[in-house]
Amino acid sequence: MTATPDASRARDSVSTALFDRASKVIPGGVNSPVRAFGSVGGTPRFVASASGYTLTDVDGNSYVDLVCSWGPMILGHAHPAVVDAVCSAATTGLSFGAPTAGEVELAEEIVARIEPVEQVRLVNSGTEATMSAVRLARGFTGRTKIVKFAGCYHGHVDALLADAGSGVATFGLPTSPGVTGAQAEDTIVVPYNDLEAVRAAFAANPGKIAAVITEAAAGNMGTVPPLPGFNAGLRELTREHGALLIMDEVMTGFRAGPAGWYGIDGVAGDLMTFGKVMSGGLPAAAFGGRADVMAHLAPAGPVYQAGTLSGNPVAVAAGLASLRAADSAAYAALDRNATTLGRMIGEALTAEGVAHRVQFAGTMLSVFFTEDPVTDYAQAKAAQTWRFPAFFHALLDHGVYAPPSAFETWFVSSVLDDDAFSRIADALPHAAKAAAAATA
Ligand code: HOZ
Repeated sequence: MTATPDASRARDSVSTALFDRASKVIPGGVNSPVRAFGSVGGTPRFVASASGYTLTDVDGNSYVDLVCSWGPMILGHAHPAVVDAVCSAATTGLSFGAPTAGEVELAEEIVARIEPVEQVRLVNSGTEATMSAVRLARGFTGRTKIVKFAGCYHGHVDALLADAGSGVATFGLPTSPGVTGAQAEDTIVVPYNDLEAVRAAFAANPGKIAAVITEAAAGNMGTVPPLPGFNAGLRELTREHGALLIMDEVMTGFRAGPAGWYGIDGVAGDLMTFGKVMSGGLPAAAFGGRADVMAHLAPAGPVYQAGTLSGNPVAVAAGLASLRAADSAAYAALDRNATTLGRMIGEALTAEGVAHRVQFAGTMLSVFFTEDPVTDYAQAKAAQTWRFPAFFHALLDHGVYAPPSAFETWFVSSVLDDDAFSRIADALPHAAKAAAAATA
């Protein structure tokens, strides 16, 4: 059922009732903060179903989905091959706590796509992947400190929440209560895209830095790609100082292209983290890298890491089906769709005289309300983010579901078609007008 633009504004009574109920039994009414609409206001839409590029909420409104479950759904929702694989896996058992052939196939698929990754360990979420990679880096090097970049988000790992992007940026938090002084002390935060700051961190902490962790292309402060030479510079510096480089490809992996961001800039981490697309939309993620580093993981080595549901057969089936269906045509469509969407957003805002930058990292994109390029978190925060709520709500009211935060990336699917783009084209002028009329 497709909501007419003006009708959709009024139709949120079922979502509102559910949000009220949810808020009594779930903190903030949601299971992950950004989806609460906290920074844009209003009631989060409770989703009833999704198919292709369409999300349908419990009030019967339908939206062109530009969030795609925050990245995984590159082929659109409920892709038949993925659904079939999940159903068929489910009929043969939901969880065994013992190895399966599917895990080997998924590991082989990842290793085949990303040449420097020699071994992978499957986990349940991106957070687990980065947490485990950091522990492994510390165990391997015998060092304690980690360098991370302001505005980069690596899941809700204690040591990595300082100055983080995503929900931490959305809610304007410097870090989180509950992170101990010791955990924070071992984290060195430096500005993104600033190699000099990384150099200085190494100089100030000789022999102490276990790893530098970076999003392969930042997507959690809005979309901020690495400047030319930045990732390569991190590669050189970490090598020079005997530290590991952890490339977080949870967002970019298998989305930017078959080999993720690595396929674009060719810079490999000693360890790399993956999630989202390789999960097919179910809870699965992975970390992997150099065999000599991965050999330090239990049971092969002493660094402990485990999980009852790791390599879950249904999640593995979804991930494998998703990767196998993501062929070169799908990646070409993703690329085309991201470019078209970015151009349309830019044209609509230009028509209303709203200062903006649409930034891309492969097929990821977001819009900043500023004239200047955004290369780090300070610049992302300095943009006119107060225009975003009006922009977002006008899109929502006109049937387009964008991320409910100025600090999140927009994700397209390969199945956006002429009808989807015509709905986006109808919505954008309203959104651009609303952004123009917004006040700080
Ligand atoms: N941290 C996710 C985006 N970067 C949002 C997850 C969610 O709310 O579902």
